[in-house]
Order: sequence, then structure tokens, then C-alpha cells
Amino acid sequence: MNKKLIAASLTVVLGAGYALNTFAQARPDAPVTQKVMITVGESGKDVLTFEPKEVTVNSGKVEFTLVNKGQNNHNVSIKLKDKEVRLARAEAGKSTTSEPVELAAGTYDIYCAFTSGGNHKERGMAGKLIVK
Ligand SMILES: [Cu+2]
Repeated sequence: MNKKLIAASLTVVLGAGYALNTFAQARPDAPVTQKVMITVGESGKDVLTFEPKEVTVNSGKVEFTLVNKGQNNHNVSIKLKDKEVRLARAEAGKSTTSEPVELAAGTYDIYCAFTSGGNHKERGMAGKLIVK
């Protein structure tokens, strides 16, 4: 290997290292929307399902995908302080993704807010969202 070739190789290696380093440093600052998937459905006449029962995310932007495997329409709602926010609604057999919502640290109730045929939340269509 002559000196010119060694110098050229070094430049490539250093250049790649610099690019990787820049990439690694840029990532934590980039806005990241976390994705949470909730699957709901019916199990028998009176039992409604909501999975997972507990989800943990970091504070920041979160979008929710509601996968409805049931025979009825359902939604996923969140209780923010005293306000109930409906995130996504999905017709029977369909999926919907919410707009990202900004969430601060805390533990939140997430549930289906529909009451057709009886309160869905009370019948099991509920879970906890832990935001760290
Ligand atoms: Cu429901």
C-alpha cells in the first residue's frame, strides 16, 4: 500500500466514523412518536377484552392503534385529569390509529368509553397506561 492509498483509506474510515457519530448524537433530539397497540374484542356474552392490560411508555408523543377483533364498534379513550379524550374508534373487525397525543408522566386509565349493551369499561374493556 502506498502512502496516498493509506491516506485515502483513513479519510474514508474517519469520514464514516464521523457520520455514524453525528447520526448517534442526532437521534435523542429527534421527536419520536411512540406507538401503542390495543386489541379489543368480545369473549362470550358479557365479557369484553382489552389487551394489554398495562402498557408503559416514556413521556412525550404517543399514538394509539386500536385493533378491533370484536363484532361491535369500540374505542380507546384516556382519562386526562378530569377530561375524557377519545383517541381512536374502530368499527367491528377494523383498526384505527389516533393522532399523536402528548403525555406527561403519570398513570392513566385507558378504556372503551362506549356504553351500548352496557358499560364497556366496567365489563372489562379497560387497562392502565403508565407514562414514565
Ligand atoms: Cu367497547
